Amino acid sequence: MPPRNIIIDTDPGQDDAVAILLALASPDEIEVLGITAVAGNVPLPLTAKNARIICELAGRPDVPVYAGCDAPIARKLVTAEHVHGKTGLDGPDLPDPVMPLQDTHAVDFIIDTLRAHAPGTVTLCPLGPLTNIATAFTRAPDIVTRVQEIVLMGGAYFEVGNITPAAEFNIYVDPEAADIVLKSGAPIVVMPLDVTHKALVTKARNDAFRALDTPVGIAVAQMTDFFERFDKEKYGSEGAPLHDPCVTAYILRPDLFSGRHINVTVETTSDLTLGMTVADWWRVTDRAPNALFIGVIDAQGFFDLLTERLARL
Ligand SMILES: [Ca+2]
Repeated sequence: MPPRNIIIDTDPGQDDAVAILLALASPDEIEVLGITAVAGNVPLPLTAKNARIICELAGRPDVPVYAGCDAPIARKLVTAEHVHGKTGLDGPDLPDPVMPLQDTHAVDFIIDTLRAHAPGTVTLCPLGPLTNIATAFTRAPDIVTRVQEIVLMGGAYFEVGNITPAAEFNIYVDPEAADIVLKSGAPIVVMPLDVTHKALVTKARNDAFRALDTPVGIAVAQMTDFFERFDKEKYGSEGAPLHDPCVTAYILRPDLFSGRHINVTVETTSDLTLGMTVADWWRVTDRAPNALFIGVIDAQGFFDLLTERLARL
């Protein structure tokens, strides 16, 4: 089987960084056509820079990185420095990137790439607010049916919210974009907090990263140490959830996950529940299923895969 073509749309973010590293560590299965940065955890100039820092850490300065939308479609940007630190990648001390940012806008890259490849051969992997993807779909509706699959991190049902009591961060930042994507008709897999909160970096798992004793292994351990402080205070959990790498792991090993094919709709008007993903988990409506909503992960299998792959970089 040839490797699967993907575009990673991202707002790095320590967990985005690990998701990117996992993809770049798996060239037999995954061809990263490009990385598109979006405003989210931190503003766009930082996410576009951080994406390049991670490519260079992986020894892959050849991967093209594009800057995309610097603000949500209809709202002011909300960021998450309280989780990720001022740079978005706080923890390790990584050098500024030397590789250039591409001149093309991320939205144009997404449109051009989907049009240039045969239908059903490019998968989108959004790890941040869905602004770039929704803008591309709105500007070029013809590309929607060309998408092989969208595997995204965002939303929650049983875990409800992490930025408001009702909403997960990626969806909350740009609910209009999420609405466009979820209603697009493209095949969608959603990695909500319900599953990512089961992908916890315990001390033993973080020690395994550090024990790789490579620049990548040490940087991942330091990134995880950094945002773990926040999560432990907030959730009292045994370690930080590694949200975004669930997306890459699903591309590599879908058998590690399971969920339900259900309807997922986003609240875009209520002040109280803005950005809430209303997931019809119990199938109590007649709304047509539009996404595979994941709820279960083989967490140890996931961390074994991650550690084994990071060791290759
Ligand atoms: Ca992210």
